[in-house]
Amino acid sequence: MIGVFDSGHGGLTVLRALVAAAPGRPFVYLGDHAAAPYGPRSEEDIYRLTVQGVERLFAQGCGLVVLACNTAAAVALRRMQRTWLPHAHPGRNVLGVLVPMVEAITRVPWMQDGPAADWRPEPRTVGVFATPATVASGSFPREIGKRAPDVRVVQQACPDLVPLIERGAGDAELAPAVCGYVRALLEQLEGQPLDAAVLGCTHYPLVAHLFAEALPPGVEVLCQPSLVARSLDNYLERHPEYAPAAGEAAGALRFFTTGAAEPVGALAGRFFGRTTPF
Ligand code: DGN
Repeated sequence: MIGVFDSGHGGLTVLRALVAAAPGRPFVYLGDHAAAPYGPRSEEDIYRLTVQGVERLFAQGCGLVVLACNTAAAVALRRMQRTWLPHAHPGRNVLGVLVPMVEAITRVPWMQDGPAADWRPEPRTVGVFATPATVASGSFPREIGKRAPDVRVVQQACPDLVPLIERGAGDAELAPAVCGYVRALLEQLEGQPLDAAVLGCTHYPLVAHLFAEALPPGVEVLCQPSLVARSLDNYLERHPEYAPAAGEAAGALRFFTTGAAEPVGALAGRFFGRTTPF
């Protein structure tokens, strides 16, 4: 069984793609709705809450957990992998959602379609849109810089988007906010063209069309869910020890929340694409 952790609803956009890519694979989802949103929280808080969430998923029998939340992955994942996981849970692992983005940017083969001659060239300039905590962590520029040191990365925090999306704002209200953030990011580039835009928050796939409209033509919009699904498939091929055991029910999906099940379930369909029993 594979665990998927998020601070709230957003990770359901990632889970949806994971299920579509491998319909028989069993997943357990945990949303920390009682503590959401993580975006404005301190680093220490985010670390503590993420460890707690992962512990709960391990207790459900997961050998592998995907931190679907960018804020949790950006702030807590490295520290968890270095200081907690190896001695607290040897043999289990936690993956994030930043590395799949880096894999897409650096054009690793499993992220590409068609023959290599048709692959887009690596971007020279990448813009990252994310929550304030993700931007402040500097994790996207750091992770991209490790594997693609020549790529220029600029970041833009979008503090209004998660609250607007969660309260069901329509495109008429969201579009000006997205346009404002895109404009602010382009200003940082001072005329240098933008090649690719990273939507570095679980909620932004729901407004990907607005980013595509607001960005200059030709900018590649990198949306996490399908990239995380491809990356996970590749990881499981290389690490069959984390593939679900034969006895685990094919296609089983279970949903948990630290919050109140009823309101959480009511909003979940918007992120997961269908009714979700919390
Ligand atoms: N899931 C968070 C993320 O991807 O950054 C967004 C929600 C939040 O906690 N701010």
